[in-house]
Amino acid sequence: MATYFMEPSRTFSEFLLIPNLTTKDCNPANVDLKTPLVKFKKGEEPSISLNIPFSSAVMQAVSDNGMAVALARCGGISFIYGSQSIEEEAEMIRKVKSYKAGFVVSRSNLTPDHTLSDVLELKERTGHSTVAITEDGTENGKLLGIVTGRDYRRSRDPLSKPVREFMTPYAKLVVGKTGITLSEANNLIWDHKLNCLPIVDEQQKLENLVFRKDYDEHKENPLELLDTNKSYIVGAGINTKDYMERVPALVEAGVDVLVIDSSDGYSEWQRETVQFVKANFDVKIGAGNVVDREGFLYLVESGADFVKVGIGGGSICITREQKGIGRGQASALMEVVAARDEYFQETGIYVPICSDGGIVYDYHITLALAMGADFVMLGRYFARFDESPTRKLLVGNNFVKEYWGEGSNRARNWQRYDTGGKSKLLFEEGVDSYVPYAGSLQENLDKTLGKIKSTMCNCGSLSLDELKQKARITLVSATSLVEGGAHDVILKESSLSED
Ligand code: RVP
Repeated sequence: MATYFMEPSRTFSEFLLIPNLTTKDCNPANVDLKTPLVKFKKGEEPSISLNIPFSSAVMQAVSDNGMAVALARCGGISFIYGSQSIEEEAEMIRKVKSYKAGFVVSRSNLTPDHTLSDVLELKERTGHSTVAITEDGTENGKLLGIVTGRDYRRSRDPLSKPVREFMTPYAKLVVGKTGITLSEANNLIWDHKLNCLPIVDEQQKLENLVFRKDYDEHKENPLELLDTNKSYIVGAGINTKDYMERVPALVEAGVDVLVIDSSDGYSEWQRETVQFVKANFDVKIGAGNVVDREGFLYLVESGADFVKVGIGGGSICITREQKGIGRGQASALMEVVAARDEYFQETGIYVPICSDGGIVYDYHITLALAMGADFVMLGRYFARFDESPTRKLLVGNNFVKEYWGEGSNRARNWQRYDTGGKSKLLFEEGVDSYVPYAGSLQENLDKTLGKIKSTMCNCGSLSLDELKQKARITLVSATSLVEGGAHDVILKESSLSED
């Protein structure tokens, strides 16, 4: 006979936090959002922690190397999508690991044989005001000079004038050498009153440019998530099919942590994958997704370093409709957290939990954390920003970004949904959609973090651990949900905002 769970499964929207005493030291500036990413023994420190409890989803429309850099800069982590070739995924990891904040690759380059007309055309197209002049016109060619607006006069110089006649030649440039730090570069910029400092290697080949305007931006990120070499920390999604080839390539590229990306993680495939990685590599690996105690314990006993929770709650996900599997995200999380806490009591090993999918309002994140999640994974949230890899389009009068599920025909990520049958998607479990364009990641994240910290202060908590211990959470009725929004007033146009 079937087992019945007669309590309805709940979503975040059905809960609210009840304030605790807010003491005078409890203000948002004192709140620490640091959280463990991988398992650790009682009394020890996890080998990787996040500075904010955010991860971006393992999705084509969300997590590429650009998103990974932007999010690590703010203290979170991206898991680069695995639904691409092994080489492409490894290349994205390499790009993140070799990225140096403030050091940019020169995007506007010409040779000395080009003309003023080429310079003007290039500036028009790229919007860059500094053009590197290299021997072969490439971004890493031998640097021969620089052209900026101060090197020519449009009204006097003929358009056919060769670049070599008006560029600032290498001999007159101040340059930095390979290995220079950002603050050393910044000192040179200030000492010589430069706008841009080229960095060259022993052979005078151009490596990067450092711009004066970028320094402050990079200095302002005290939460940056860095490894011991000062490179950004990055994760990568893998599947349970080609892991024997994919994992070595990702590890070689420098990945910090892996996650098995699957809509249903309670499987022998996942156990084998985790065990293979643990036996052969010194890299952390998360597994999932699960929605109950049994699934959690199975993955933890297989060796998982963290466990992801959630089936069918994603904004683009139609798994519940298509297959009839899943569980309300809050209920799933509460059961798994209880299992995790029990496991910790028994073994002294703390396994972080990631609540994945279904976050609609910022307060859902706070609820997930209060319910015991160590961090959240977000798709829709990050897809809306400049930094997501998808196109920004004008639809009607509004800007939108594209956002599609990994289970949609567009992503063709059959490995994520495979249960051992044919190597193709028989039916879709995700949709292709638009989300409202929301601007830059940092700006939006600052706002969200502000709300989380403020709520934590209402709950008398200065850390996520404290929040978990102290949180008092109430179930709300359908009618009190109505009471929670603006009601019984006629809203002015200007108050109709998304969040
Ligand atoms: P959301 O943040 O609600 O957009 O959800 C993102 C999550 O949805 C992902 O992290 C993943 O677990 C899940 N997902 C991704 N693709 C699909 C699908 O096509 N069904 N679901």
